[in-house]
Amino acid sequence: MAVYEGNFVQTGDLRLAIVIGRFNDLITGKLLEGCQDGLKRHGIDVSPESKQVDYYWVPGSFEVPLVAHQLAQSHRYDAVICLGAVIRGQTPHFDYVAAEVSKGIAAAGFRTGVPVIFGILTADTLQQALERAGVKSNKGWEYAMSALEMATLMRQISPLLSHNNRGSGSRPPLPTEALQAGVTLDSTAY
Ligand code: INI
Repeated sequence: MAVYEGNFVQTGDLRLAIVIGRFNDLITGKLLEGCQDGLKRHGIDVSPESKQVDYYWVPGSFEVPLVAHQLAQSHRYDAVICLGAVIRGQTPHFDYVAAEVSKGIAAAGFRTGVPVIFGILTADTLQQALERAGVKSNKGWEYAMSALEMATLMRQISPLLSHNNRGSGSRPPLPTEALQAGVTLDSTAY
C-alpha cells in the first residue's frame, strides 16, 4: 500500500502564480496579504524580486478563470491561486458572477492537470467579507496552504501518470479514482 499526500515543507523549488481580481480590492488586497504571509512562512519567496511567485491582476472575479486557465496551461507553475471577492447585495448578478467563476476555476484545473485553487470569497455583506479577510481570520492563508498541499501532492502523482510514464515500467495506468483525495493506492498493483 502507498499513501500519497501533500506537504508544506518541500516548497523550495515550487513556482506559483497568483491571479487577483481588483473588484472589491479592499478585500482581495487583504486576501493577498494573508496568502503571501502563509507562503512566506512556508519557505516561499514572495518578494517583488521573487522567481517563485508571479502576480497577475485582472478587473474582477469574472476574468480570473480565463487567466488562470492560460497560466495553468503554460505549465510554468506548480499551482495557480485565484483570489477574488464576490459580495451579494452589491450587484443583482452576484449569482451569475459567483457561478461562472467557480465553474471556470474548476474547469481550468481539470483541463490542465494543474492545481487551480478556488480562493474566491463569497459573502452576503461587506462586513462578512472583511471578517474572513483579516478581521477575524484570513482565508488567504488557507488558500496558500491548499496550493502548497496540492502542488507537492501533484509532484508525487505526476510520475505515475500514463502520459508521463517515468519509472512505472509495465504497470497499468492509475484508475481515475486514484486521483481523488483520500484514496490510498495499492502499490503492488500499480
Ligand atoms: N466582480 C467581483 O470580483 N466581485 C463582485 O462582487 C462583482 N460584482 O458584484 O459585480 C464583480 N463584478 C465585476 C466582474 O467580475 C467583471 O469584472 C465585470 O463584469 C467585467 O467583465
